[in-house]
Amino acid sequence: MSSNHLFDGLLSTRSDDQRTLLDVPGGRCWSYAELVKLSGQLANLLQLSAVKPGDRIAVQVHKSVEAIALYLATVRAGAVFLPLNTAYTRAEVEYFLDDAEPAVFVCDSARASEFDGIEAQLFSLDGDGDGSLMQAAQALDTEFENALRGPEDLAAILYTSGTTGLSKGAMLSHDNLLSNALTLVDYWQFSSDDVLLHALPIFHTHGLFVATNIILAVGGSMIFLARFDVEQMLAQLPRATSLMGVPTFYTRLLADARFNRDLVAHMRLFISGSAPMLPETHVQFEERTGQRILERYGMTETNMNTSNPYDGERRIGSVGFPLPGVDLKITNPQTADEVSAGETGMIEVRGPNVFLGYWRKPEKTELELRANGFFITGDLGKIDADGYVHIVGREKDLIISGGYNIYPKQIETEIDLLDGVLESAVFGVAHADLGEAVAAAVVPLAGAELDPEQMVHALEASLAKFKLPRKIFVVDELPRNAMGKVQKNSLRARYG
Ligand code: MLC
Ligand code: AMP
Repeated sequence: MSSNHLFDGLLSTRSDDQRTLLDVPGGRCWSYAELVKLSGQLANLLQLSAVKPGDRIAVQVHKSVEAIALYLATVRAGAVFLPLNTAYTRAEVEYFLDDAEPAVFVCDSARASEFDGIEAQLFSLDGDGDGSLMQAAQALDTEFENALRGPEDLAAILYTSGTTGLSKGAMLSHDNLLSNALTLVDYWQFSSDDVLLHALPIFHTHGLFVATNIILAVGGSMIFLARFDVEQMLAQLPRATSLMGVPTFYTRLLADARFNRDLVAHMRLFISGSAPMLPETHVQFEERTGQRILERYGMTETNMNTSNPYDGERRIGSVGFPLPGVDLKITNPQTADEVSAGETGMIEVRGPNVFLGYWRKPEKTELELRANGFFITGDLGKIDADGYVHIVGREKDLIISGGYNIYPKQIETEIDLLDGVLESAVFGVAHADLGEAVAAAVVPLAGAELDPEQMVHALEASLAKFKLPRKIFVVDELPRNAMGKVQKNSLRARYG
């Protein structure tokens, strides 16, 4: 019998395991036993801070071993982990704090003064592990009796923006996370011999749940890089067996001639996801290395939905088959009926991976999560004659830049607040490095003069840097259809 579903499923047998879990280049190796102890100390600290099961622990910190321990501590204390992108501005974070009402907020000490006076108890944690969090935890017991948590209990909330510009917290249960990790371990044939080169951020599904949970579940290890950096990747690849990345990782590696067949001949598996990979990147990768990248498809609300096979054909341009236990169908977005074989429509998914709903937003949940359990992904796709799923577009108005999701509405709202602006439309344009980049078309108020550079500067106060438009076009009017809806396709065609 499990007492804490996720922790037991990932780590119950590893409290005394001296093998390496995290290998930090330039730092040291951390064993499973050490991480479990560290998480015990931090769980004791959470308990001392009056954190109760179900309370949220919001975390905006640089990637570190201690941050992983804090994730595990939160799970052990029965609380709900709420990681936030380090690029979010104070204004953006304030929204999450108001909405989620966390009991504890942990941020970098350089930014702690921005959050003086918040309701939550404030701790600091820096990329090197310094800060008030570890100081307070240091002297505490490493043993901790885990809070009882069942499969349906909340383990994490991850915010995703929406087409309305309002971020929604996707509620993920213990079993959403555990079941998906165990499925992927099998599907991708991970073993305790695996050494995953980890260069993703740990505030999103990809780096935190797909990468980290899989390795924890299987007892493998990770070479833990603070961020993606080509030099570091080239230095560490010879020691790794597997890599997970967004397409930008692969295009940047391919741009370096030192990334060649010899360097990666020993590698077992390269996985890509979070954004579409161009067929030419697949082809170039295969030409250069003799290996084919395994592409899979997932999202914050559902973890991983589909994957190309480990053995068998990894089909370029496809995201593979529904994972075991995942039902996937293609429907007509207007009628919700299933379309005929091979036709394009809305991708809907159901399974143990699908989230519980949006935090405190039952009306949004109702719009996207059907009563029969199918989640309406907002992605348009089709299933080919051999059963491979292909994503052919998005119905949701979304830009994916370097694997980060950017919802135009939030940026349009901020641009429209600027002096001299009548209205704006934000859209994605093709970008060689990031896949897509943010562009904006802005209509000035009659007689107003707009300076794009000053506008971007003004937006820095409210928007994370990765959301800032890389190009602003000042236009007389926005292209609209007969219904009055702005035609972003025509903006993309004109300015792309
Ligand atoms: C950084 N910048 C970006 C950006 N990343 N701009 C647009 N899009 C991005 N993704 C900006 C910075 O603000 C900075 O601006 C400049 O670009 C250079 O910053 P950097 O820090 O040097 O960038 P770099 O480290 O090279 O980051 C690029 C990257 C990174 C692609 C390596 O963004 C990354 O690791 N992306 C992965 C995202 C991810 O994990 N997604 C998974 C989501 S989960 P300035 O002005 O200061 O120069 C999900 C579900 C699923 O989608 O299926 O997996
Ligand atoms: P997020 O909600 O941030 O987790 O992003 C999820 C979205 O990323 C999905 O809805 C897709 O639009 C996109 N995505 C993820 N993986 C892929 C992929 N392999 N190919 C194309 N799009 C993808």
